[in-house]
Amino acid sequence: MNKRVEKALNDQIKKEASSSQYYLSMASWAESNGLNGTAKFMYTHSDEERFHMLKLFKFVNERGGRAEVPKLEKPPHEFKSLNNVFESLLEHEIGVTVSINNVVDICLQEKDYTTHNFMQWYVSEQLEEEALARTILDKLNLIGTNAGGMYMFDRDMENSLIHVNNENLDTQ
Ligand code: OFO
Repeated sequence: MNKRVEKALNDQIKKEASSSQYYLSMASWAESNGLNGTAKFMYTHSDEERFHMLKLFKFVNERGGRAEVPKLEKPPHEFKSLNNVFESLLEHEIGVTVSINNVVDICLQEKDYTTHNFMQWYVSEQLEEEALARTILDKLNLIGTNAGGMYMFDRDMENSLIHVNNENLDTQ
């Protein structure tokens, strides 16, 4: 595997692993603040990010590279509010999108069209994740500080819109 592409993919493995830790921290905050629906959403989202990490991990090894288990920073532990949680999530996902686009760009520069093709799954996934975070933030902004609305919001998150796709680790 092209060394520059291998390095970019290993950097992305670290980002996906960090995302998983970050959402786990958000789950913990929500659960300890009585927001069980939001906590469930975040646990699921954390699993989804681990799946993103594993999919890259397997791809690197299958293509003759060497996937590395990254050292991770401790994610933020405190959040000011539910809005703050989802604003942080959206901001984080926008950063991940930039990073995915950077991997795609390196693939083109190195003429690695197989990895470029593989990365298109991540490009679509980022579109979905950003759209979902924006929809949730719009809902929260409509609710404002209304306690009843907040209760309903958390209950809706229980049957959340996110779907974990971790049944298939195929890298093809
Ligand atoms: Fe892996 O999509 Fe979010 O970070």
